[in-house]
Amino acid sequence: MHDDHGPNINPARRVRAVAAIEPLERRTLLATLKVMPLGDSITEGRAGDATYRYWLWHQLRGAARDVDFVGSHHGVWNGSPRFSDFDMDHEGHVSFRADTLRDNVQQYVAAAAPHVVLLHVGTNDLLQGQSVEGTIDDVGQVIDRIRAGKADVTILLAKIIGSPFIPAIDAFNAKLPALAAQKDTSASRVILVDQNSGFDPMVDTDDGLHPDESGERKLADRWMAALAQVPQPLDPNPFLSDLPLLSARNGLGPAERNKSNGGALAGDGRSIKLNGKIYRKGLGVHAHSDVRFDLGGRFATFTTDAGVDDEVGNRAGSVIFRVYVDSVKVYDSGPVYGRTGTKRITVNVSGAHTLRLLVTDKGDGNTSDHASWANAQLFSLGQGGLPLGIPGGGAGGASGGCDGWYNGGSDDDDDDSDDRPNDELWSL
Ligand SMILES: [Ca+2]
Ligand SMILES: [Ca+2]
Ligand SMILES: [Ca+2]
Repeated sequence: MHDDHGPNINPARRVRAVAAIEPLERRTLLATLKVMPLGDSITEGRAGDATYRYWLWHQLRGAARDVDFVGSHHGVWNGSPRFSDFDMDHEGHVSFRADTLRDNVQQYVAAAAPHVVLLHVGTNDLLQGQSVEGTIDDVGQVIDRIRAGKADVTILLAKIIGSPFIPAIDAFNAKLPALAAQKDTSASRVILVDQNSGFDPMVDTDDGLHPDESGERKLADRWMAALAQVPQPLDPNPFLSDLPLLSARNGLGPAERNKSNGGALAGDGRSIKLNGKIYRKGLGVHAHSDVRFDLGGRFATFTTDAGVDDEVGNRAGSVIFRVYVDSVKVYDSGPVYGRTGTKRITVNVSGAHTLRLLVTDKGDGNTSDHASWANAQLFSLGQGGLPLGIPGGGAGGASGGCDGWYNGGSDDDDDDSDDRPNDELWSL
C-alpha cells in the first residue's frame, strides 16, 4: 500500500490541511504490585496450613488487584500447604526473631524488590524472654534494613496476634504506634495494621501460637484492608505508546500507536518497520507531525529508534526528526531518507515535564514522509541512581548503540525554515 502517502501541498496551506488531532485519552499504565509476606512461622505456615497468604491472595484477586507475592520461600514449612492455587512466594521463616530477620532482611528485599512488605514479627523474641524494649528496638532495625534493601518500600507493620503463653505481647503492641510514627516517611510509609484486636487465640489458633483457618482469615482481612491504602505502582519504564498524549498533530490521520502511520484512518497502519526490522512498540506518524507527552518529572532517559518507515517502499521519503525536552531542542537528526540507516536516539529527560517529538518534511513536501519512532521508551532512575536504558546500562529496552547523548541545544527552532514556530502549534 504505497498509495496512501500524504499530499505534497504548498507549505503555506499545510497548517490547515494536515492538522489532525488524536482525541485525548485517559490511560494509566500501572505495574504489578509486588507484596512480600515477611516474618516467622505465622507467615510461613506449616504442612497442611492454608496460611493467611492463601486467603489474602484470593481476596486480592477477587478485588482485581494486580499483585505478585514475592520472596525466596515457597509454600509452607515442612510439607505441602492445604491448597496450592495461590502465589506461594513469601519470606516467612519458621523460628525467626526480629533480630534474626534484621540480619537477613536486606538481602531478601534487595533480591525481590517488593513495593510493600507485610511485617508480622516479634512473637519469638518475646516467647524467648527478650524484653519488650529490646524487641521494639530490633523491629526498628528491621525497618531500617528493609529500607537499605529498597528505599521506597511501604511497610505494613502488624500489631501481632496474641498468645496465652506470651503476656508481654500487649505491652509490645502498645509501643508499636510510636515506632510506626517515628519511622513513617513520605518516601517509605510505615502503616500500622492491627492484627491483635478481634483475634482470640483460644478460637483463632490451634496451639495458642499459630492461626487456624479462622485466624488465617482474620489476618488476611486486616492485611487486605491495609493494602487498600497502597496504590498500584506506575510502570517505571513505559513505552511512550502506552502513555497518554498531551497533544498531537499529524500529517495524515492520527499518530498511530504501535503501528506505522498507514492511511488517513486511525488504526490502519502496519507493523512498524525500519530497514527490515520490525518493532512491536512505537509511534507511526506522517510529516508534519508533533506529538507531546507529559513526563511528570519522573523519568531519567528517553530512547528511541527513528527512521522513514519501510511501508513507503522504494526508499522514498525525506524527513527530519527533532526531540524537545521542556521546549529545548536536544536532538536533531538532520535529513533522513528512506535509504538512511536507523537513527538511535538517547536523551536525558531527568526531571523534565514535556517531551515533544517533531517530524518535519525536510522542506521538500511530505510525500512518502511516513516516519516511525520505534521502541520509543522512557526509563526511570535505576538502582544506584544510574539511568536505565543507556547502552551498557542493562535495562533491556534499548537496542545497543546510539547517536549519543544530547543535552542542551538551542532554545528554539526558528533557524529551520521548515520547522513551525511554536505559536503555530496547537496545545492544550
Ligand atoms: Ca510470586
Ligand atoms: Ca492511520
Ligand atoms: Ca519530505
